[in-house]
Amino acid sequence: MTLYQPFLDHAISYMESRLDLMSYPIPEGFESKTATVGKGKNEATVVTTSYAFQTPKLRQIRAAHVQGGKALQVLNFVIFPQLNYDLPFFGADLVTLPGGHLIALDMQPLFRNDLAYQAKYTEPILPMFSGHQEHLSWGGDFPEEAQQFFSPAFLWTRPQETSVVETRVFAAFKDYLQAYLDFVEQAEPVRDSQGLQDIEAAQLRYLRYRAEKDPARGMFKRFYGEEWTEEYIHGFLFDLERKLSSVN
Ligand code: DBV
Repeated sequence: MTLYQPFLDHAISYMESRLDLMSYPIPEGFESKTATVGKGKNEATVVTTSYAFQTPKLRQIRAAHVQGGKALQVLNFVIFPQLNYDLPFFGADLVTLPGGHLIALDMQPLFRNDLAYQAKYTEPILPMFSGHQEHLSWGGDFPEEAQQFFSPAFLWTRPQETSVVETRVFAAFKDYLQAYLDFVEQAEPVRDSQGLQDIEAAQLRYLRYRAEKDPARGMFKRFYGEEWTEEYIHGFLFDLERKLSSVN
């Protein structure tokens, strides 16, 4: 069992228990991708597996699970709400590299500086955030231009010990997902055209940033080549622009 498999298993079974999960199409060739890296006794296999679902309120729920041995494990799990809900994004980037663990967990806001939005989607989870942050200290600098996409409840940490990932980080992951599905359950559709326009603009801003700055791009290119990587990023991981242009 690899490090993030229990996170993925929990997420899927918990979502199944609370949502009407339907499958979401994964483009051909992206469900699972394998590469052999390194030479001789350093040879290793890196497998990237993709998962995707949708519900009436959630446009795309998707996960990318990279498994390449003890020193290379990644679970990137993001939920993109439908464009007629003001829900934040659920964003989890759980990364283990030879240098250590890097954990980013948040409900990423559509409108970072809107106080009413913060009152609705950040304040209710601040006690939960503080409870976890006590055990998971701040992970230090991260790209300044990314700050606008994170909420004040951004859990960002670089645990030294794998056991901390298995216990504290796993507990935080479960709590954030539970709180997120509580928000989803309560969410009512937005109907006014200005509100809808603002949501679409905010989703596109977020999506373009993530597609353009994807910190995994270098890794994926090394394993699977440039063409596969760009198609994976724009055609699956961050696909909103493609989906919008195909219906309009
Ligand atoms: N990150 C992704 C996807 C990944 C992924 C789709 C499927 O968005 C993995 C894989 N993240 C990944 C890897 C690294 C990071 C780092 C492999 C390490 C890159 C490296 O060191 O070579 C949160 N992820 C990071 C970092 C941050 C995040 C802040 C450190 C980047 C840095 O220091 O430059 N989550 C990530 C992020 C946003 C987010 C940037 C922006 C909105 O939601």
